[in-house]
Amino acid sequence: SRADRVHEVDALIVGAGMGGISTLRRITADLGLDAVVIDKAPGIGGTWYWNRYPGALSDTQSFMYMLPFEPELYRAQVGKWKSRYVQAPEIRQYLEDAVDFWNLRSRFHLETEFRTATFDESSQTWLVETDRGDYRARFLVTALGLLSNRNVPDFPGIDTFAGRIVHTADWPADLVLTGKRIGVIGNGSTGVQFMTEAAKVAGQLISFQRTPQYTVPAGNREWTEDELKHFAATCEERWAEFARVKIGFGIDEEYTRRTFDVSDEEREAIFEWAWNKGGNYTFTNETFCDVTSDREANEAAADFIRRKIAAIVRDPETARRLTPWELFARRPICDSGYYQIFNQDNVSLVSLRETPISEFTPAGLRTEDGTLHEFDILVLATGFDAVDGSYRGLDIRGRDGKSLREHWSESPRSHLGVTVAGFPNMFMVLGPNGPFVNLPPAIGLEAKWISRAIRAVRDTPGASIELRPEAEEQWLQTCLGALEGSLFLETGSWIFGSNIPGKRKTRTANFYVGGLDKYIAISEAEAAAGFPSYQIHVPVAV
Ligand code: FAD
Ligand code: NA7
Repeated sequence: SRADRVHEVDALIVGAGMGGISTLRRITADLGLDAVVIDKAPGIGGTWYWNRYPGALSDTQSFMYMLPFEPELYRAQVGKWKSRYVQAPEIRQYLEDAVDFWNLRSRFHLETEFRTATFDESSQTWLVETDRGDYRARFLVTALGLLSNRNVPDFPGIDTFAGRIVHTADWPADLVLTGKRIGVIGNGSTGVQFMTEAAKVAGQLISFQRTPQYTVPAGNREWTEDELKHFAATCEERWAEFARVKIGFGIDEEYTRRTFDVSDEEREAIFEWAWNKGGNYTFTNETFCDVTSDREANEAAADFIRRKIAAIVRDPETARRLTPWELFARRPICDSGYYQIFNQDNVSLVSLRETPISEFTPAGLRTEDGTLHEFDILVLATGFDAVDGSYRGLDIRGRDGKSLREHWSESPRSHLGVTVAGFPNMFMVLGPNGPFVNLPPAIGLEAKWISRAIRAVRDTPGASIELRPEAEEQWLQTCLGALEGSLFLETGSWIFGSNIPGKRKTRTANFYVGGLDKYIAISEAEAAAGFPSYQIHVPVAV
């Protein structure tokens, strides 16, 4: 059986999501490597395998939530996604189809959990331990995802709750919501999507909300046949455009218009236009150029959404609790009728700011005002220990036994989100300090870049490519520098690791927010110059 032997491959990829699939495609097609993908999940798809909660939907428009730089696959797929956004099962199917399209299915070893990886100096290879046996690989690629390690907060007395507890990112297939009393903790992107859908069938739905969020309509609709034809005909142009845009979500990013350049009436009309068109990044990036960088511009956008809440939600007390006061500067979210559900008799809202949870009981939870809130099912839409959180619990040791966990104990660091100093021939997809953009472009670019870096050493047996420490430090400074002046720094969220109590000792970056254009320029220059930020070790002939 697999467990009894060491499986020898050129490359081992961990993670069967979009990142692992994309890297497998590149290194088999471009380099002809023998590669295997392992994943602890029983199926392919990563995020879209795990997140099966009702309402799970991309907030990237469908024609931009596909692997870039693959015209044949793109044209085979784009007509199948008839709506502006894609549902989780459709994305999972797309990723399954991509694997078959490239005839790669036999390379997936599922239900295999990665535990440790050790760089073996004598053979210049990685030794990887899993719960299903060991692997030896010259190249190690960790595509663990940035939103894949679930955050399950420790609530007092939660073990006494007699009903069912589910996290949205580990959604059981058999769960029936119809007629049930459902308590939901969490109202980020996931909680908002879930509650909007669950409110249609729940007997009773209680939202336990800690921080109110700004959300705008998604504006989901069917594409016209002409639009679908246009997407298919123009994909190469859009991929070329990545080098000129900031976020790569397929919206108009040319806006230089500032919020206070226009009259009050015009400003209101522009926000109203964006609200009706729908889309989170339409609202933040297709209205004015300064919404996420200028405090007063941000307040103007926030104020517009607050007035929408007041107009939609009939009960003034509920409307007050739903109304955010923070800057409008978390990852923007969008919905399919979220504020409206609070007008339904079966939906209510508890503010955990005003009445925190005191304890769970068998029947539900009690808040500090003494009220017992009863429900049958508790849904945790509490998000993820994001980015470097995906590496928590893993023991990865590079040159001279250097521990990745220790290397990252102050703050995670990398070059371009892809490599770490001291970890030769190891590459991450969507690792810390990668670009903060629409993720398929980031994944496609990183997979291509990894393939080029491997090519630099592939034909020299025993050779390795290793990031220089000074380049890692420099990239961290670049990421911190790019954050300067960003309003995002002032709100707490997974973007900075501040959603996990005690996670960060120092202010760090987690992402490069300088834009897709600059990210491409920098990473292209590095590869074109023959990887000057890297040391290429060539074994001495004996
Ligand atoms: P993932 O898809 O997370 O895959 C990582 C895989 O690694 C998982 O299957 C996991 O099981 C596996 N793994 C992790 N650790 C181990 C281990 N120790 N051993 C074995 N296997 C392991 N991004 C967008 O750009 N647009 C969107 O609209 C969007 N919507 C989202 C909606 C939701 C609900 C969520 C959760 C995320 C969304 N994202 C979105 C982000 C999404 O995660 C990325 O777009 C993309 O799917 C990441 O792909 P990945 O392969 O890098 O990671
Ligand atoms: P998020 O955006 O991290 O949201 C998590 C939510 O859970 C948020 O409302 C949190 O409140 C809430 N939360 C977390 N811990 C607690 C505790 N202990 N008590 C009460 N409430 C809590 O995760 P999502 O899954 O919604 O979205 C993640 C990304 O996936 C999203 O950006 C998209 O890219 C897709 P808080 O705001 O911290 O007060």
